[in-house]
Amino acid sequence: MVNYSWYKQLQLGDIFAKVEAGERLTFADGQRLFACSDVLAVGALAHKVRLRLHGNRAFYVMNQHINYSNICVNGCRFCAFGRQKGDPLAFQLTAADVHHKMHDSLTAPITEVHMVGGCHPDLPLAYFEDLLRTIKQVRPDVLIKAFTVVEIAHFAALEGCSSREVLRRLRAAGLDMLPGGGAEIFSPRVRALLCPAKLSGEGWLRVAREAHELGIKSNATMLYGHVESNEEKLDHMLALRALQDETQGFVCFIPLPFQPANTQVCEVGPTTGVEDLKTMAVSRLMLDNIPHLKAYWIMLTVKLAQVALHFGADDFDGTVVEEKIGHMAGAESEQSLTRQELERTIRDAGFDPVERNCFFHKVSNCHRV
Ligand code: V47
Repeated sequence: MVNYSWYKQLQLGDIFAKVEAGERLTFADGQRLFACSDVLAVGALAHKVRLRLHGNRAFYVMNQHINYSNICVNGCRFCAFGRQKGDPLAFQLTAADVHHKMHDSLTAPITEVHMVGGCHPDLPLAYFEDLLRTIKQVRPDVLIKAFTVVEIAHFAALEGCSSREVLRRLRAAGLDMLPGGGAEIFSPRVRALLCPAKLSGEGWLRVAREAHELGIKSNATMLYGHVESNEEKLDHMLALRALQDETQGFVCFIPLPFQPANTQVCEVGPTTGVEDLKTMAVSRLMLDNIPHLKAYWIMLTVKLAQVALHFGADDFDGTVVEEKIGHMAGAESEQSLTRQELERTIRDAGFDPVERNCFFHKVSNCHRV
């Protein structure tokens, strides 16, 4: 039972009152929520907000992931997916390969293709335009959520043009939205330790802002459970919240628990269930202006993602079909889920499953197969 006396006992009575009144929480409030040892109390507050925003609905998407290449110049220490050019495990799909992939799943009832890769040293922008056109040619009905803002900035540097120009050209070729990857933790301290060659946090926010100003929506992630502090997580959330106040361009926030296997930081982690649920709940409470919060079952496991629907999350992501980034780093989840499995998991948690597209528009029953 969510009542004031429970929170008063935990010395969170003022935070409870703020959440009741729909008031914005501060950095210091976030610190106290992270420090609270009663994860159920923090979760119940987040659930209150989640119910206010979305009622009993929990969303999922029929989607397919495509990784066009794992070749990457960044060499992030937390990543088990990226490879240097010439590595025996490096791969790079051609537009014809992507055409075959899409053709093989021609009758799959997907509404979204999620396509990302690494920061490849020499692929020209025309290659990416070609991939987008190929997908739209085979599946004009499908929305393409592709290329993190890190990739966008990298394409611009290689092409010798601005990231705005890259975004304009990719949109003209069929890009509908940007996924939220590459944000990691914005803290320069953490980036210096884990991903010194990658676009800075400031750079990530700059390109996200540019996309939003051009009318391109995006998601945002936060990779946690490695060397970051609670304060660095909160700084990350508040930077996103400030940008969202200006642009309203973020659709969904996705906390990603670090998967340590086969990475250069395998001595830390994995995260605990309580850490995952508390991070989900604090995200819901701090990010009062980002409408959706994803429990990404690939990284959380299906079982914990299901429980996370009671800790602030309203989205379960989707069918996925072929996932590499989490599984190469030891994620123990399945490779894909069916619509029936997604709906059963959501219903069993006590929610009504709603199929959505990448913009969280409801997919009407007549389009469902
Ligand atoms: O950018 C890399 C992260 C991201 C590891 O926008 C790792 O709808 C955990 O961004 N352990 C890719 N995480 C995934 C991603 C995503 C996934 C699903 C939906 C959406 C969306 C976005 O995974 C990377 C990086 O931040 N990552 N290595 C790892 N070892």
